[in-house]
Amino acid sequence: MFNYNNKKIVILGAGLTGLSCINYFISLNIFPKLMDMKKNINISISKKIKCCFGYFNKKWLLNSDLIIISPGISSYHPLIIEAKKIGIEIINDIEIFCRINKKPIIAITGTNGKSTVVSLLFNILKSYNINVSLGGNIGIPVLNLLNNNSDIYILEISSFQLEYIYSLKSICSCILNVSYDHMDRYIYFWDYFFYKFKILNNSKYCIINFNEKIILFKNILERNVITYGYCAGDYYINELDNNLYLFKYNYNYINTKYIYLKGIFNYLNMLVVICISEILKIPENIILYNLINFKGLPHRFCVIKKKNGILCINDSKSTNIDSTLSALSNLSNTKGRIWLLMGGDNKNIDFEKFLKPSLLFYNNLFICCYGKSRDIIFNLIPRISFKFIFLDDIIKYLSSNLKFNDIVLFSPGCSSLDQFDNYEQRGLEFIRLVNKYI
Ligand code: UMA
Repeated sequence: MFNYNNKKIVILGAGLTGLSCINYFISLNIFPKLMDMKKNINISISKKIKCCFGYFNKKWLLNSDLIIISPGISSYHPLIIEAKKIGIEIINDIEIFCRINKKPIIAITGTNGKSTVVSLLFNILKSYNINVSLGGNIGIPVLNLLNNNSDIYILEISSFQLEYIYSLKSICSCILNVSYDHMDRYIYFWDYFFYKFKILNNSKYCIINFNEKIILFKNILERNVITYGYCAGDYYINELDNNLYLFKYNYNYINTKYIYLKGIFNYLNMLVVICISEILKIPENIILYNLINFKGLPHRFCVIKKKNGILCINDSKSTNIDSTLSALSNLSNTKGRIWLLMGGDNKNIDFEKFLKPSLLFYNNLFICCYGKSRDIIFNLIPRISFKFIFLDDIIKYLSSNLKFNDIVLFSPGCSSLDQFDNYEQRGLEFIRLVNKYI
């Protein structure tokens, strides 16, 4: 049993994670210090918690015994490096959760698709009357789940969170995919990759994607490994009589024409969901009912308007180029022009190398870019690109230039933080602008 009494604890970050940690420690009658680099923090907490807002207090930090770090704070922050050098223990909220939790955990990570997989799994378990809780990177800090007394926990875990988790034991874990993202936080792609890999440690079943680099490491996993993929793996997608089917080993599970959500990317996610549900012994009819009827999550490739032959799609959740390319691939057979709206903070990803070659395949594509990375995006293929500062400049421009059969795809491929609070706010703004001008 971990004992936090008599430890000098500092919590870094006063966002969702930091506050969930504060509440947890207060419930133990422990009063850590709280710091945040933002000056104007609007929270009401116990007067017994000493706060430092506007900067990280070096003395507090380096004199502590335990640092609880929020995922948004980089491990390359000079004070974090210094704290590590002098041997101060650094963990996060999920590590605290794992140290006390006795119930089974399903842990999912990946660059894209995590929230879809955990949400669909959550629906399936709920509809089989299992007392289940869902949390983590999806937006609910795990320590807030403790009072639910659930029989099983589904956790969406980001690479930032995996950096400081050591005690995670799960019944199933899965790395959906690893593509270039967060290169402003990691020096090398392989750092990002190996943080994701950590999720498989101490997992009874490791579910891995046959079409991803991770498959190269299959043999070092000494536990039950189940694979899935496109035309390969234990669970796979295959084409028969011009239809796509999901297979479980050689058993034909479902024709994808019955599934509401479309796209290979979604079908791959569904294979993971089928696999985990079967490990949990959920009856097939419950799984199928949920697969067929799942309408997806807000801001993920949602058609928000269909008018005068013009289709507007909100994919604001796209914060990296792989998700933009997945969205585009769903439109590869369309007749009209595709107006791809991209922009935001590109997190140091090399768009020239990883995005441009795929964009060149589309001959009906026009790119409208805005925000911090507009020059980088514009310079990829200037002859088909238009540059703006704000999203509303783009929508106003499009309102008088769209034709029958045109598609407007808002799939920014970048983080929203240069102009918005988060991808949800960005998506809502897109919907508002479309409804006003198009
Ligand atoms: N802060 C500093 N110094 C820094 C960085 C941040 O003081 O250098 C402070 C900020 O001023 C802020 C606080 O830390 O007040 C916020 O911390 P945070 O960014 O870690 O945000 P939380 O509110 O705790 O939310 C975090 C996750 N955020 C990030 O990973 C950036 C949320 O994921 C997650 O839902 C939440 O914990 C609950 O677990 C969001 C996310 O963008 C959705 N995730 C990334 C992604 O999905 O790509 C990884």
